[in-house]
Amino acid sequence: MSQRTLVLLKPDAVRRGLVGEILGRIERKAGWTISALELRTLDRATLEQHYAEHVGRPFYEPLMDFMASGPAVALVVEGERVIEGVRTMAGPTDPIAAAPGSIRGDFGTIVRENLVHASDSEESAEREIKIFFPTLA
Ligand code: YYY
Ligand code: MG
Repeated sequence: MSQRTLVLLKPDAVRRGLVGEILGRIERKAGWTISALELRTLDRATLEQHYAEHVGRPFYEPLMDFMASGPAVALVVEGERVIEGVRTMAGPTDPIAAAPGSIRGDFGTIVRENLVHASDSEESAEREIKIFFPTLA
């Protein structure tokens, strides 16, 4: 089942020089391809759309500030079961609970600075791809 998903390498990943490491893991997964990729500092309007489900949560404002704190890398990845696959690769939200071998488990300690975002369903993926790559068919 070929799918596509929206992945963000968050500002901590870019600041720490982990872009190549993380992209390499995605690239090496059999049959997955990166079909869009851009480095950009995310603005408030984009982040409000992206994190609409979390408005009002206590972590929302600090999360928005963090996500706008420096350049991030946005990409679309296509391939076999890629939505679940990138979520598995990322590991759970809390990097301390994430298993070694996962991106968050290998590189993170702080929930907010957990290195990557990955769409959590087909509906989220289509919604999020439109936010970051509106010209992509
Ligand atoms: O999908 P995922 O990124 O794993 O977690 P979400 O529950 O959607 O939360 C989005 C984002 O918010 C999370 O990656 C870090 C941040 N966050 C936080 O800073 N503190 C929390 N208690 C929960 C989430
Ligand atoms: Mg989420």
